[in-house]
Amino acid sequence: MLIRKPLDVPTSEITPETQYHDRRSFVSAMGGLIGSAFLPQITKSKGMGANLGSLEKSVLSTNEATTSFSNAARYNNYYEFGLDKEEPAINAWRLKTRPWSIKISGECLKPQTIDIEEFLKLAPLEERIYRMRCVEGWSMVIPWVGFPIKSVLDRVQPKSTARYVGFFSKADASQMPGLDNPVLDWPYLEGLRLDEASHPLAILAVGMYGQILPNQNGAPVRLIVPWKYGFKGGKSIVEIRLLRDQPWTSWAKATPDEYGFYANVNPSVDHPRWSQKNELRIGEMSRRKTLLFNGYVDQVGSLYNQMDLTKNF
Ligand SMILES: Nc1nc2c(c(=O)[nH]1)N[C@H]1C(S)=C(S)[C@@H](COP(=O)(O)O)O[C@H]1N2
Ligand SMILES: [Mo]
Repeated sequence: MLIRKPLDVPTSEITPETQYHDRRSFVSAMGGLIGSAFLPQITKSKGMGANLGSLEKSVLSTNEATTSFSNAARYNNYYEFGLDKEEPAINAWRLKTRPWSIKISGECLKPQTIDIEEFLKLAPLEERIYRMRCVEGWSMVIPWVGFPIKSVLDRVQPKSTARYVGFFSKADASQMPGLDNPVLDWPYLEGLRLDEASHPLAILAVGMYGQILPNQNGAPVRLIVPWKYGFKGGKSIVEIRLLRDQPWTSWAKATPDEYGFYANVNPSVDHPRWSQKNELRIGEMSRRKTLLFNGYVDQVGSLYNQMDLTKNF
């Protein structure tokens, strides 16, 4: 994510657009790969290598080439662990992912708190290879492992008053150095309309590349909504709350004219400071065209039939 204007943050701590473009040309100069020479080794992330066993590959998967694991695990946005793309992979070993539980609360008949070990068995895990598009203009193809959010919703039975779902990330300053930085209103909060959250493409991911999630990618469980910009995918979720009203999600609250609640990938709605018409797929040489709803228009288009996507960006 890029900050329009640093509020209380020294400019030096922010990756500005210009630096981003410099980095991008450097990435292209490297032959499209993020060179391992200037990136940290992931030595301390817990959980690396823990295999999730044999997995069904979902028919909802794309068959496009996947991004390398090291790019997916070393080029991250996770502001709780630093603003630079390389920082989460260095710092996220501090995150304790056990014990962990997920509270499901709010407008539902059966609110409950589920221990992570039980949560992992809520529904069959399957592989979902998704295109992911960050609002900053880069994209990846990642084989996630998880299950539809709907499995969780069915278990708690939303009331008829529930129209939105909020996803709260962990916020613990003793583990997350980035919380000292008031760039966002912590905890990181993302949200969906209930019908969006119930869509079969919207998943809770617990792994990627057949292994449990590296901490920097949002262990032990994170949200993935492949037709929306990457910032919708809150990491390290501790609470899922059924809501009557649209929540003030973190980025929409920080800069409402730049980051809307819907955040659907849309090449014809530009960001106020840059075009959204194309993207750099990490690992490729030239930019490709960005597709409406990130290419998932056939599956999710009907969710937005009545909406003005320019206003509801
Ligand atoms: N809690 C939390 N979740 C977050 C973020 C964050 O800073 N904090 N960054 C978001 C952004 S901007 C993106 S693009 C994706 C990146 O996910 P990845 O690092 O697994 O590719 O995570 C999203 N989820
Ligand atoms: Mo992002």
